[in-house]
Amino acid sequence: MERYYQKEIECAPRETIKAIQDEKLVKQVRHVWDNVPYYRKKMEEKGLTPDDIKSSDDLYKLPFLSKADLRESYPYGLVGVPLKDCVRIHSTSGTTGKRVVAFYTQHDIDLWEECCARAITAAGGTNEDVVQISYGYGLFTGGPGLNGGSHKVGSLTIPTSSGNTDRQIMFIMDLNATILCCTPSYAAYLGERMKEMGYGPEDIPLKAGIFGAEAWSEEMRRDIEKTLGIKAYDIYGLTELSGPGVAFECSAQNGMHINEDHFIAEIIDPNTLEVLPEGSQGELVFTSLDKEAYPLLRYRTRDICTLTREPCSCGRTHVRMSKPKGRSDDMLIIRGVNVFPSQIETVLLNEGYAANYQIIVDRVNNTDTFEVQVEMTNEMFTDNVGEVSAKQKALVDALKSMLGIRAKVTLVAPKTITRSEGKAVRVIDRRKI
Ligand code: DLL
Repeated sequence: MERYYQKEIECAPRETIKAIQDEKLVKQVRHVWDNVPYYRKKMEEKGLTPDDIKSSDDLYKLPFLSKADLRESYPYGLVGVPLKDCVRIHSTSGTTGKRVVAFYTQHDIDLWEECCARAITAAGGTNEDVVQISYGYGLFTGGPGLNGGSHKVGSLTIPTSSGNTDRQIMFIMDLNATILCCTPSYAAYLGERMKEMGYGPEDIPLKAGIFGAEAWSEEMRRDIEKTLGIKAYDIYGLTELSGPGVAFECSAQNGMHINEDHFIAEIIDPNTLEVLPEGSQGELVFTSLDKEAYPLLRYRTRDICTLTREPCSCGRTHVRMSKPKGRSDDMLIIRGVNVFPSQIETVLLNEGYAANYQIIVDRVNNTDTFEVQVEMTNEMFTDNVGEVSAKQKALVDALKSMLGIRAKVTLVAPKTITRSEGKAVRVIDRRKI
């Protein structure tokens, strides 16, 4: 039986959702105009005033915001309320340039936690469940967001944060955790470690996992589901809009429902900035409808995906986004060909490898070099040179047919690639361009 946290809104007729968005957008544009001079200036440059935005049909008129705007206005330039009304900040994990710092009022936190509660409920969570949260806590939004959602559902919450893997497993077993929240790469690692400790899926009390914060393939989902004996749900979000729970998967596991009473989603062509029709692949753009402290309008996420409003078997009516293929800035251009790490992952898992790999790109004599290092699993491990080179050749061929270019494949021994407790680092790009 499908469970909902706020059925009335999650399953509302489309006209109701549109009416909510229309009303909230008009108010939000006024709020931003009155309180965020940085964005007001952008509107003025386009000759716009709040009177030009009468409903969500006028959204396309508004200027975009990009990460560059967020950096330029660091730290307070996009804050929409006096600082005395803010109760928290979170910040992105980016490694280059100024970090993005997002602000929250108590109202913003409440709505965000409700979104996370919807996600936990969609994964079958109730107040009978024990939810272990192994996302990082701190500036990262993963831990605090799902922690708040789990409280709202009334589940017993175990805030382990990430790391200390053996202790994580001890808590899962001793405290009967039924739902695990962490990045998919950490879930895979927990599964691997449990296997080593002699536990099979039948020994583990978990029934569901809520995994997100990084791109992961369907093949990786099936692997994790098998190893842990659970149903694995995807969850999406970003710090700039709140954190996890902007969109979440339901029992259909066929796209993530975007919480449309809080966010309007658009897909644009990242080059022409033109809004694309439903079903087209492009860059996801969000407008937050009721954030007070950090009210971003038409924020370009750089995530590439598609949207669909086809009815969903779970009964929810909110638009669904496909798994992001990766970020447009994660996309590698190797010898002129676009390559997403997720495509490589799909090939590796289809060929029987686990998601322990690293992509190394460099430029030698003006030509891109492209290497994929992949761990052999324990089962396939061999030091017979002939066998290893046959396996390598099979992978080179499989990658070539997916990507259209040739990669050098290096098979490495089990356990040589560093495991990740948070977001996995899949790409090392040494090119200095
Ligand atoms: O990763 C928030 C989050 C925490 C989401 C826990 C889900 C679970 P940031 O660190 O700001 O926030 O990174 C946001 O991560 O723009 C996507 O590129 C990527 N991302 C997040 N969720 C997914 C997902 C959190 N389910 C950036 N699939 C986003 C693919 C994802 N990519």
